[in-house]
Amino acid sequence: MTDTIIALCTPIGTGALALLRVSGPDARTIINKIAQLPAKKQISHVPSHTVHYGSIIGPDHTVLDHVLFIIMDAPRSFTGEHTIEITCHNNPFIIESIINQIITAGARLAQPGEFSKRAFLNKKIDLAQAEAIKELIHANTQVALKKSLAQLEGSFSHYISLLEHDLIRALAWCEASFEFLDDEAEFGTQIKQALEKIITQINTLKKTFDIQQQIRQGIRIALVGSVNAGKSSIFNTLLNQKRSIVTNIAGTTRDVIEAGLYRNGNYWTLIDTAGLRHTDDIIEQEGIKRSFEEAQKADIILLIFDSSRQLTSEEYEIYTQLITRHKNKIIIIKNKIDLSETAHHQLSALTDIAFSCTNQELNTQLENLLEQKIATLFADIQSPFLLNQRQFNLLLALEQKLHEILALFNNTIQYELLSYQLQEALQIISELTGKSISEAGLDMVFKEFCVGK
Ligand SMILES: Nc1nc2c(ncn2[C@@H]2O[C@H](COP(=O)(O)OP(=O)(O)OP(=O)(O)O)[C@@H](O)[C@H]2O)c(=O)[nH]1
Ligand SMILES: [Mg+2]
Repeated sequence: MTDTIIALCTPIGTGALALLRVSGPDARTIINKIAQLPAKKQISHVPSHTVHYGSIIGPDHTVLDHVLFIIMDAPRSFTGEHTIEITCHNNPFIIESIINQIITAGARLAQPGEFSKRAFLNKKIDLAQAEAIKELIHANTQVALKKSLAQLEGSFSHYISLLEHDLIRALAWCEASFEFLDDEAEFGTQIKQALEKIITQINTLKKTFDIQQQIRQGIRIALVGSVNAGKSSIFNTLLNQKRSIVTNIAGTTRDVIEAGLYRNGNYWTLIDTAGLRHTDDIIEQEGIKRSFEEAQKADIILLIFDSSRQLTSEEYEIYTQLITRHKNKIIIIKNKIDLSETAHHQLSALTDIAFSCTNQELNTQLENLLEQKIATLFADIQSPFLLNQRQFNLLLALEQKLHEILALFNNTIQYELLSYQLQEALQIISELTGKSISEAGLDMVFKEFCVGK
């Protein structure tokens, strides 16, 4: 970490201002070469943790932009290194020319996640916290945001350190049994109990791993049903825009159409699908196959039927199949109630909501129903943390190791072997927090970050 790095931290093209970050031992010297401050002040001499208005000077002594310099000397910065942040105007030409100037003055472009990596190597954050930063940036629901913020503040690291503490205590009992032979059996029981407790905790975390995708990515809501049932109309109503084509021709929607919106702290992806019916048209068949796949993948299915006509026996079979297969995630919508309802509709008794695209009040009711369903979904997710694949794999490895250790208790315990195995389990835990992780492992973690983070 002897070189000084630079990157743009804000996305290009949105908003009035952009933020550039320069971090490394030569941050001040480098910026001093290209900055001009009023009253002959020098970046190299201003006090740390101050903000200065000034200009960036380009080749030929031209002013590239008027900017603010934020000076943060080591170790009181995000990376723990000397850092200067520059707020300039958000124009791609300005940004490019400033970056070029800073590189000419001696910095190099940062790699993805390099600022966070430096913060980790300088012990400003641990690995779980660094990983939480990535989650934080990409959080698509309020729940994900809250959990990643808590993890950034160290909730996951704290949890792991408690597991580590229990293991270290088990190791201490194990080592003590070398000295106090009379108490060996008692120590053995204690160790066994400690390990079983850790396994229970790992299992709780493991159970929720799969459904965590919902917390992360938001909710997938698929609109499914017969041709002409009004799927695209409801899709457009929920979106409040005419995104999907609506006509009275059966089979209008041929492919899957996705659109997203934020509502009450969650990101909803609405998925309009092709109507389900028997057809010889190859394109339509492919569309229908995709509809079933979307139903499978979705967190919630809006199963829509047209109340103004009966279902054919073939359609009825498809509906009942979907209902049995996805019982818990289906909302059954009886659509077109503004038209006269056919008598004894097959699905009337199962209806969750009677609907009409012409009625704004019913739209609000449908949205409320969706929100209730989502709330139940989230209530089922008790996970205290958002785990990533790396952390999940390490937890699996730890669990397996603990089971291997417990198996040692089936025979006369050899405490030397037990001690060795416990140390291996501790090694896995320290990979979780990053206390001992290989360079290659670190690169894997940080390469998923964006440049500028
Ligand atoms: N009266 C009435 N007509 C509706 C309602 N919802 C949809 N329609 C009409 O029903 C027809 C089909 O609507 P779409 O939204 O295209 O139906 P779809 O389920 O997407 O149909 P496909 O894409 O062909 O599978 C259109 O003529 C709509 O205007 C409703 O609530 N009331
Ligand atoms: Mg449609």
